[in-house]
Amino acid sequence: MNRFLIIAALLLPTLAHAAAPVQVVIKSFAFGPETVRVTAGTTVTWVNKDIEPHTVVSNDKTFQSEALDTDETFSFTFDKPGSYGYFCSIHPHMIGKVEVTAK
Ligand SMILES: [Cu+2]
Repeated sequence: MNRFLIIAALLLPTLAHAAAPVQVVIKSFAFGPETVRVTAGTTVTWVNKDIEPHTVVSNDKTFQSEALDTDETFSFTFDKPGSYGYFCSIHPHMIGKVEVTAK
């Protein structure tokens, strides 16, 4: 077994305990699902599937993406429990929410 495999074998149990990443799809001027519930430590990734640019901006500016073109993504890891409402700053009627519970 080479050194890389040994390191991989040591890391795998750690990865198994990490929260699975969650994806939100931006499509037809909406975030889907509009509300996601995750445990602390989870990374949420937004991907824009529209031909229009969109952003992902939290109401309290905890996170803020650049304008995302088609197929571009933005990720944020939620370490603290809470309710994070967000919107698209280009189309403010587009809203979503991430509910983060303790691990
Ligand atoms: Cu938008």
